[in-house]
Amino acid sequence: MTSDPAFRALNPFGMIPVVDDNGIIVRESNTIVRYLIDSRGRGDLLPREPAPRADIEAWMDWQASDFNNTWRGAFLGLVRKNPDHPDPKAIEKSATAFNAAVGLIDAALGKGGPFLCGTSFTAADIVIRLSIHRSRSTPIDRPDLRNVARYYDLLCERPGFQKYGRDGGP
Ligand SMILES: N[C@@H](CCC(=O)N[C@@H](CS)C(=O)NCC(=O)O)C(=O)O
Repeated sequence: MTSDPAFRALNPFGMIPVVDDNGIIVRESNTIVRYLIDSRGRGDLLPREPAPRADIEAWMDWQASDFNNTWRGAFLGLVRKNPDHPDPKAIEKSATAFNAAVGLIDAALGKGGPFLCGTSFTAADIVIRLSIHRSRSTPIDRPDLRNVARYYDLLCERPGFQKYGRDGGP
């Protein structure tokens, strides 16, 4: 439980995920992604060159802020059945904003691909794919977005997503 004192000692912010990498404690999802990339020497996923890095990080920051804010009401209300999100109108508003955000991803993929930042798989795909999975596991009406569907299928072929990419679900 995130309220347990032992967990709070690990992360006083009371949120998962938290990584304990041989005593190095790292919190915040996208900071963890950056930490694992740097500590495991996977610069291919987040290069040092300013321009490609900015492109990738813009997707990561957008996912952690604006994009995540869109799904909260629908996901917490409909999937987690969180009593703090009972209002059907607020859930519908969240679903509309969620779909619009996924639509922005579809438009970006339509200009290139097959990955979000071009021909290589990057950290942007790690975090955005999780949000797309979340949109698909939320029982809301969704527009038929062909670029996103193709992208999602492509990413689902990766062993890492097959093993860890289901947002805690089956
Ligand atoms: N900004 C944090 C948010 C993490 C977050 O919202 N975690 C939720 C679960 S998805 C949580 O720990 N909620 C408290 C709980 O489950 O007890 C991050 O990106 O890591």
